[in-house]
Amino acid sequence: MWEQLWINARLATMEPARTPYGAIEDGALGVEDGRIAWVGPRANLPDAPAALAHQVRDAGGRWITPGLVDCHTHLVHGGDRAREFELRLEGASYAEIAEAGGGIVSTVAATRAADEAALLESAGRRLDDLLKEGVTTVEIKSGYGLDAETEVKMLRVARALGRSRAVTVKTSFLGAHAAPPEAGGDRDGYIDQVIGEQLPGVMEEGLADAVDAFCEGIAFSPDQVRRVFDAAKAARLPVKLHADQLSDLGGAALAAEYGALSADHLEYTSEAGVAAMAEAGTVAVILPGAFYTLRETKLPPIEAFRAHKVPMALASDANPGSSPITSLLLILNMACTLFRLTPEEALAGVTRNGAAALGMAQEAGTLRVGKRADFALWDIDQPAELAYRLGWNPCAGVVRGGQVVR
Ligand code: DI6
Ligand code: FE
Repeated sequence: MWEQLWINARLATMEPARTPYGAIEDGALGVEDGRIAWVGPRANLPDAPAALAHQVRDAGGRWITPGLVDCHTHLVHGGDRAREFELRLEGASYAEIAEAGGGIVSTVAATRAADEAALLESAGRRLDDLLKEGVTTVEIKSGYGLDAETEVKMLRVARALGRSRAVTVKTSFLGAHAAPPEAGGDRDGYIDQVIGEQLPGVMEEGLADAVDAFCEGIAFSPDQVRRVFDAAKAARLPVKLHADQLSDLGGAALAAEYGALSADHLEYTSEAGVAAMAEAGTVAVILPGAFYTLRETKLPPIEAFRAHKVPMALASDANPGSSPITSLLLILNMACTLFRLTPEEALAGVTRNGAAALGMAQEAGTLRVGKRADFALWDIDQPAELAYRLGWNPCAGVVRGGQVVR
């Protein structure tokens, strides 16, 4: 007997090569030991529901999707940048703000000054916004500490968020996000510190599931990123990369060369970069929130991703500077409106492909037997509504590891 059997559900399984959305009208979903034990049309159930499970639950004809995956966030940080938003609207440039001590450096100062309890509280509020919309897996990066102590502090808070809430947290160590002011412009010297001090401290406490870096003119060169990736490889951690966001430094191809789980942003990625990602199986993480906030005009090469069959994931990039957004449903809409993704591609981006971007393709992201029983129930008539409407949350329930958590 299964623990649970959900009936009277319309399933968007998001399994590829079936119907649109992998949909099963009048579906049923069995749960055992926190995992999906059966999924299919109700008519194919081997017996009467009450004979199959201890608990039969009626989904009331609602749609059920896999639990949403936000595979790229900077949720843990001190302070905010609302004043900077005002200054930009008054005409100040990003560079002028940075020179006046604003920008990423101001978030680093606020994050260093905050204790773990304060960071847990502020990041928890942001995380709760995501969870209300059906998120069951979230990635959280460090990268606003830029010293060993604060990078460790951020990742401890990320881990603590996973213990305090019904969500699976994957962490990425992003010491190579920017050079801190005390580096005095010596980025190579700072990378020495990332590799020699920060990463070992993070490893000692088992705080990182992956290593990320920002490859950009205003951040780190491809050669500097290579040094970080070589250290990650030695530590047996998978890598990800903030690549080609503001210019094409060949970040996508660099990520692919290291077999990265994902390359993220990618507005300026060339076709050769896309082809390299396809070859390596690297997921493209598209971040329309940053594109929108920065009023970027260069579109990521969506057609090339399609042509080369590079899986596209979508994420919030939740951060105080370039994407102060904690709604994955809003991101679905932005991806469709700004990047012309189909609603089905968008939903795959926050389920199946988001899981793949975290190395969790076998564990999450679709409704398939053997995966974790992480799913969300929605008061909608068709899945496209998730991307279509703005400012509207139809999430009617969340199940994580077989437990009803919302
Ligand atoms: N790309 C971004 O857009 C953010 N980080 C990154 O690597 C910006 C972060 C910030 O402005 O605080
Ligand atoms: Fe980011």
